[in-house]
Amino acid sequence: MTVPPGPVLRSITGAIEKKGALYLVLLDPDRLGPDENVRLAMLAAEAGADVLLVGGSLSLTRRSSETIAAIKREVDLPVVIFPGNAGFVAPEADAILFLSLVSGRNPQFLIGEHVIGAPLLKQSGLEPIPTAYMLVEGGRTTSVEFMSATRPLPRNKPDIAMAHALAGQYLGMKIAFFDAGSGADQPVPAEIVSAVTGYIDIPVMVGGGIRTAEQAENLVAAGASLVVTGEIIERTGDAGLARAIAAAVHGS
Ligand code: 1GP
Repeated sequence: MTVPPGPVLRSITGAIEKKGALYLVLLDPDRLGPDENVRLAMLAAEAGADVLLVGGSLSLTRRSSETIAAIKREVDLPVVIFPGNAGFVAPEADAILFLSLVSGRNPQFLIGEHVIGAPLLKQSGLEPIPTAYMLVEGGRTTSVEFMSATRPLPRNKPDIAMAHALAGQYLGMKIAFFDAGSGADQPVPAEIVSAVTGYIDIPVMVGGGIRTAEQAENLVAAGASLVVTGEIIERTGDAGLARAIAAAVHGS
């Protein structure tokens, strides 16, 4: 028996085929309250974002369900959870990135949280999207590096990144997510993205430290299918910048 991809992954894959690349805006309920996140979600939708990610590496707040429900009332975009741990299962979302932190060697984030979260996830009816999550050096210690107690992949060793992403693909993961971590000084290098996209067959997602349309454009040119920004739009509330990043990602 095979497990077919769920509707959210199918629609993401279809949209990548149509548009070339998608723009994802990350909203973190640890950093903003529900009303502020709804405002940001509306700004992102108006700017041309394709998907909203909700979550973050701490995932401390208990207000994520409330936040997601409020976003879903106002915005007609898929909402996908980006969980920091097994506690972040909110049935109001459309899907959840079922992340294994394959760049690390900490069993808690390779399989431990998953065993705790899987039965909750089944009950919730949320669609899990199996995702190989790889942290990449971004010039500073990020929350995810600290919280996961793992070392990021070196920036200047594309061959190490390629081997990790291919292992993720062979383990059955549907997306390879390279993340420099929120607020990273530098985004994931385009050299890593181009080396990996030429080597694996699943879509490459990239995030962490992307602050300009030019950076987004370079990553898409290198082969990224999914581009994530969080902190820059959250901090500036700059609708023009969000529109410019969306246009750069979509090549329009
Ligand atoms: C973090 O990739 C996301 O996991 C977003 O990063 O907040 O730096 O945009 P930024």
